[in-house]
Amino acid sequence: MSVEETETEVLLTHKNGSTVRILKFGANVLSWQLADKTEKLWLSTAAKLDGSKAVRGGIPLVFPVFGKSKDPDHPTFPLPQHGFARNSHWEFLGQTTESPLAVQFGLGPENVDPESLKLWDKGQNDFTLILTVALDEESLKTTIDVENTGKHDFEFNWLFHTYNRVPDITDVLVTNFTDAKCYDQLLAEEYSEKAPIISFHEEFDRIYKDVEQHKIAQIVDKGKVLTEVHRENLPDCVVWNPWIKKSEGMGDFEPKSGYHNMLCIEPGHVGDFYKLASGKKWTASQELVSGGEIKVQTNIFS
Ligand code: TA6
Repeated sequence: MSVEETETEVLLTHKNGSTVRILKFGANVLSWQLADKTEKLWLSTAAKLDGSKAVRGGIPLVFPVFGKSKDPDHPTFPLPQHGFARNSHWEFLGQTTESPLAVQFGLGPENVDPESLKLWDKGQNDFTLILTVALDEESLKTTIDVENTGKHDFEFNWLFHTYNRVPDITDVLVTNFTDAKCYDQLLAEEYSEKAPIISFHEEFDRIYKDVEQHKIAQIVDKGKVLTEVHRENLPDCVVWNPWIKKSEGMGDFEPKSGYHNMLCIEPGHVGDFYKLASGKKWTASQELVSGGEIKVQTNIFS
């Protein structure tokens, strides 16, 4: 087990040989490799890792807003898409536990570009974000603690914008969003997901809302579970693949064929804004578990 820190990154090595690479900028997990060196996350070969822009791939952190608020009077409206957490230099706070092998990163207003900070509630909010990254034998857990350390109540979105790696998206199925309320970003329509499993043959961009916590999204490839996505206190989950045209439109999305090898499954609190009173804390996590058995969870018993 080891934790190695360089100027820009932190590398975790588990005793079974699995590794996690985290960029301090954005506290962005760049890579999670199993003991056999299987890479579980997708990272664009054109991803900027120099702090000049948000990282295209791995696990970007979305706070205090997902997308852009549609309400011009909302305190987050002036912020750029997906907020400032992924565009800020987080502080490495060190190792917390040996097993799982865990480290923490922190972000406060002092770490955020003042111009960006001013765009949120006129810069009046005071907060502490602590991200914990925990690597175990076959799993990677990311936990976020948000504390309102200011005098003003504030509301926010949180989302782990996780880019999972897949061998070929056209062979992939995703389970357990059946009957979930869904906002389709492409159709700008809300409906309930009727498909027992989801497959991909074009651009896909849906926000599944209020998905019961026990529902585990499984990324299945050629009949085998690649990765399970477990959520704690994150009721929503975005599923996104940009497909051909959108990939071509993103300068930092390379190779252009990369849409074949990635699928974003993004646990978050994005269906509405979470209200955090002054002095209060909020905690949530995603746990990515490699492998598993296909388990179809429907609502027939509820
Ligand atoms: O999470 C899905 C999404 O909101 C898509 O609509 C697309 O915009 C994607 O995020 C990437 O956003 P970004 O700001 O990273 O280019």
